[in-house]
Amino acid sequence: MSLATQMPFFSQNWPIITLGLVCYLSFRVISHFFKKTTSTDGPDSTGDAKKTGVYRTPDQVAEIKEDEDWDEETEFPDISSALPADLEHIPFNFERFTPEEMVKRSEEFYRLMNRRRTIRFFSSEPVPFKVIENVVRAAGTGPSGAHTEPWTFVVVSDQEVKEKIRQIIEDEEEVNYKKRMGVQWTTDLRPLRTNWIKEYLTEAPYIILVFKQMYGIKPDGGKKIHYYNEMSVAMASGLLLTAVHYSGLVSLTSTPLNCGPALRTLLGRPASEKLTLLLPVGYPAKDATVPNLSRKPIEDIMVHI
Ligand code: IYR
Repeated sequence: MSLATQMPFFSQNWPIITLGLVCYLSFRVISHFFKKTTSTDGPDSTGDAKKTGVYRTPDQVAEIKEDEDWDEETEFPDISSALPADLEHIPFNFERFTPEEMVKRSEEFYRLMNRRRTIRFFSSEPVPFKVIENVVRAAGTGPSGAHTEPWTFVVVSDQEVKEKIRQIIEDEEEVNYKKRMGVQWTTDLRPLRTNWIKEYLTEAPYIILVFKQMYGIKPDGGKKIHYYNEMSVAMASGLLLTAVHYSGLVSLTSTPLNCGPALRTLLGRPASEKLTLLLPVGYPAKDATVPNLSRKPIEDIMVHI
């Protein structure tokens, strides 16, 4: 008896079965490749990390199902922590206020922050460099994944470099506004009166460019994982805006689309860094205007359970 007569199902359905197998394998290959090219939260996104357990980014950990067969006990004798293994823990110096003082301070701080506005018209009047240094220091106090401090703040005051930055951004933004962003986006922006011409890039005395370091380099040359680098840099950027405002200057939060690689190259930053925020900083122009916006009331932004 032949195999075909022994197994009538396979002999009759082999084209379907083969097609199904090819589809399944193609799907696995494509999804593996997609994961490889889209994961940016750590140095090793090839999937080897998951296999070996040596490097695991938060994304990879989230992917590992509880029932998956992975060996926690595996030993890696040559693994060392990025921070010193014997890092000292010291008493925390806490300044305590009375409840009344806390309410007063929080109200004052809210009122101060509520006066922050995004400004698109800058004066070229110089501002003390010390202020810029201090606001960057304040940004650098932000929390970061495993205290990796995955940020670089590039401060530009050189007029020629500012002109080059403006050229790169205006060239790209013209295409963004005219072609890439689409009708809905440009319509949503119309009330804010933004466009691709950005005089503030050459008017403001300083431009601070915030780069996220997707990974670092250990003293031994190995890659250092920057856990949650995106979130860490976002929080540091919030502190930067706050510090600029508290110091008495204004800024414009901007994220120029498609300009990251050209600006990174212009500023001599390594490929491990990605531009996340570009912030002109200075005094507002005398005749600066702002859109008359209001902010959502507390009932709309807070849920108390
Ligand atoms: N990056 C462009 C467009 C832009 C996008 C958003 I979302 C804004 O809130 C404002 C502008 C620009 O800077 O003009």
